[in-house]
Amino acid sequence: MAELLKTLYAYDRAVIGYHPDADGMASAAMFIKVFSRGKETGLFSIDTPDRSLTTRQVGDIWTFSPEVVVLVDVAPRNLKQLKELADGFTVVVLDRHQYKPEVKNIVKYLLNPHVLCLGSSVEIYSCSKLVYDTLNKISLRWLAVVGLHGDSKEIHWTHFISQFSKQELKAIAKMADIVNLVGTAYKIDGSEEPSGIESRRKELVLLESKTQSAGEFSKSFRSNSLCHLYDLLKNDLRDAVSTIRTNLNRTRLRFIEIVSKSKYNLIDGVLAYVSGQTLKIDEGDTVILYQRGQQVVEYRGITANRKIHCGKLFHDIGGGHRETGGGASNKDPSEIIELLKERIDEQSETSR
Ligand SMILES: [Mn+2]
Repeated sequence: MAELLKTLYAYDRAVIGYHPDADGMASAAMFIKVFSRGKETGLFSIDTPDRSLTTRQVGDIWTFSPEVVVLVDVAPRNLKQLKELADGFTVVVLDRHQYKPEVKNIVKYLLNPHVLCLGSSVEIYSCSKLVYDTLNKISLRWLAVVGLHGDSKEIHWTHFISQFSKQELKAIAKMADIVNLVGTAYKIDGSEEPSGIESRRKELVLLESKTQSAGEFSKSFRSNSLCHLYDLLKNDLRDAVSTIRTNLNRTRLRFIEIVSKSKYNLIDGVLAYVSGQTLKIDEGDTVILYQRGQQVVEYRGITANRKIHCGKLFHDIGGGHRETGGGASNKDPSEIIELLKERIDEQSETSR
């Protein structure tokens, strides 16, 4: 750990690759606050299904030629690409997700609750909490809580968040919502340039890194041009949530299509609502959300049924954990829905 911190303080040029949700962006912002004063830092968002960088991003990284590449809130699954990066630069991975065992041998530093053997607490971590514990700076605590909120993990950390007032926690929850929605957004019809999406995310991370509290962040955000996008997304989300509410009163298993009038991907934003406190699903229930895109249909599942393992439902089109999972497919949704129904039936019968 001491050696890692020494490496980080010593670099002049670094790249941070981050998952562009509240947790990943808060984690990236913490790094910038601590290590990037007067240094050059490249920011690259990573949201491909296998958490690899795009060819274009890899090219940009080689051009930028950093000493260190830090990956936060991403469990890289493209080992070939990771190896190429590790051959050129010092690669540091800080993440809470289950990782491929090979990763440990490829990268110089891997910090992960699964590696640190934190036992049963691996599930309650956000990446931001891990970064906070690593950097050990009290002034970053609020950003750690933003990440915990974004991943709906704050409920496990009552003592950790107890120093914040009710009002501060409200502001933190609001900030997590903003960053989650705007950070992960892209047009599902593919009408946006990747560079446009990247610069929007970069702006968010930098805004986080420049502010000292969630209240200050929200205030600056209100006068930012990105605020308009948040309002659009929030409206679409409200519609989607009310659709889900109506559906929740019907059967135990639902397939719900998410529609965005403004044509942005909403499914992860909606999932955060369903897995958080806003729209708790009942014991025994399983909900499968899907949203049509230009080329693929995205699926997300969430369950409160002990017999169902969501990740396994999506094994050939994605993956995940027991309670939530997801994937994407270019097949017709009716075909995938049939397949998922069969798998849910199988799991309900065979397990326990
Ligand atoms: Mn994330």
